Amino acid sequence: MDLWLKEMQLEDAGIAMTYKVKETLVRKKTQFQDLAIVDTEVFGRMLVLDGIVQTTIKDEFVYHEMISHIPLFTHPNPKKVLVVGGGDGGAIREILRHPSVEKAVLCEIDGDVVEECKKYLPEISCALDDPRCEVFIGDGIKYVKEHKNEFDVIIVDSTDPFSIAEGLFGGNFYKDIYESLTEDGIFIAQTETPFYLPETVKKVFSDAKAIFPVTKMFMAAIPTYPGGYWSFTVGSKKYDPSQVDITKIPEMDTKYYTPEIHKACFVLPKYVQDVISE
Ligand code: AAT
Repeated sequence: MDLWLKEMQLEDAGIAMTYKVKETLVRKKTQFQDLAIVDTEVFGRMLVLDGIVQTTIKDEFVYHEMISHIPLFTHPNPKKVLVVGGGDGGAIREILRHPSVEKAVLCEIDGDVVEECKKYLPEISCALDDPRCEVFIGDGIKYVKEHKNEFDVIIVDSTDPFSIAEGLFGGNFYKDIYESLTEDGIFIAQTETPFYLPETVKKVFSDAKAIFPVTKMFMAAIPTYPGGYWSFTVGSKKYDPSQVDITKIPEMDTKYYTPEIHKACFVLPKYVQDVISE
């Protein structure tokens, strides 16, 4: 019998996505959400939270490279980095490839995500045991409030804006992020699909813009996220991520990110520009 995972990507919009499953490796109710890791025909192993695909072995490189290398190659000397969410460890893996980084803290609310990803997604979680990484299990909203003027880069690698992650999108959280950053710090967040959720994207961008002197959006192509074309928002106190001198970016062995992509990803199609313009 064939087994298919049906992700109600945007149920209200009448859209679902189905993946042929080879094997269910784990399925459990954690304290916070429904967690599954399944092995699929096309994308390999996949982390699914509350029925939504979070990351897969085949396409995770796009998201994790872009959410990490854009801010880390914008800041001239990032030493201390915070990831809020991201319990799979993919962002931590990419961050720790930057030699300037002395410490990377992962603040993930759900300890089961970290544990199961260590067990079933070692390609993604492999850097979580690096001595430069500290894993803190707790709510990112509280953590950021309690750590002022500490991080050069903060990466918000969160689930979609509902339930436990609702407070990770919007002005109140971005104010706390601003204060948690050092004087030339940079923040980045995954900010959803401008095609299907223009109102969400618009609000998140304008909330960030009200707080950060420099606010920019870029896009990347992620096959397993709704619409495939995903937005990220960067808020920066000083450096403009779209204006880095790409000739100075050192070589790194990557699959999506390149210096040219760094420059090009900030060029937005008209309909996306329209979503974020006042
Ligand atoms: N690296 C890609 C995977 C993710 S998962 C996002 C993580 O954010 C989840 O493990 C979830 O438990 C965690 N999280 C949610 N709310 C909080 C919170 N308040 N504090 C700390 N961690 C939190 C991101 C995928 C993006 C999917 C887009 N559709």
